Amino acid sequence: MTTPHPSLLLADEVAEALAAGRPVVALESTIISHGMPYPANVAMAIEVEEIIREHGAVPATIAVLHGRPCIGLDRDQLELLARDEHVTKVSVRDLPYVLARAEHGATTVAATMRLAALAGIEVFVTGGLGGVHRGAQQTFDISADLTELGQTPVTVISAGVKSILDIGLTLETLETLGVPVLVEGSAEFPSFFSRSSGHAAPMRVDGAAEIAAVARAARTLGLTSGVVVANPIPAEDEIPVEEIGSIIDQALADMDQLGIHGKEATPYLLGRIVEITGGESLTANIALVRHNARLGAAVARELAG
Ligand code: PSU
Ligand code: MN
Repeated sequence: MTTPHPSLLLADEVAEALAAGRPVVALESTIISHGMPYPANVAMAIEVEEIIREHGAVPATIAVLHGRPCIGLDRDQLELLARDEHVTKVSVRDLPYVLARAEHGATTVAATMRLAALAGIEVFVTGGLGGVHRGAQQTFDISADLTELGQTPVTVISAGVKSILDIGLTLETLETLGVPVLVEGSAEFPSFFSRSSGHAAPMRVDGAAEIAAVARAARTLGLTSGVVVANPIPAEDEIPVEEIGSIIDQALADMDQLGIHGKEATPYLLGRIVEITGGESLTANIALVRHNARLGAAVARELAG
């Protein structure tokens, strides 16, 4: 049992569960503030916490509020993150600045992993990971999510990566960083909206017990990297690659036209895809987060049990 870092503000329920060794699942907040429109974002945040509770774990949504890293939020805090336009997108490099200035920040996968690890939380559920952007050979745009996965021992459950990224280069980078990449119940790595990507699963697992066994083996060896679990979107919710592919191409072209880059790139692309699909991508996004929450709670229970 890790003692939570003293600069963290833990919700009572989370602190008690961690102290008792009960299952806890971390959730990120960039997906709320910069990944989905209001009010679907706050509805999703509340629902995902409920799903995790129904499945026997304690949810801990992570964000920075008034410069304090908070582990576990109440409804008003989720609402603030969903609505307030002054909430900064916070990756690891942004943490010190936002803390020093007592600002609000929505944490990305990278920053959420780091804060979860400082709290002693081993399992984290999200929608999609950041990765190597298309054209990174020129732009060097590679998400700090990958760096963090290489150095922080948290098991991250997502639906894979969107093809706004270069999926092949993202998988190569995860291999270089020493990160196990597990795919739940499939021989193919999923591409967020779709069950397929054209890339084989680096490692296949079936069920929460197998995932927990890998995480436990990594912990036993003292590996300092995280574990990626890609949980393919359920077939009934998927948007076929043929359909979403051209929409993503359009969103990328629009982004280039507007000259958007850096930390604004991912939020712009997510918003643009929702616009072009008339909300269909949002429905799929919410469905896959629910699905990931069920798996994450089961993995946390296995690890605690
Ligand atoms: N991909 C999604 N939804 C998201 C994100 C990525 O499908 O909300 C968010 C996550 O918080 C992820 C971040 O950590 O974007 C990556 O941003 P960047 O590429 O700037 O590192
Ligand atoms: Mn980037």
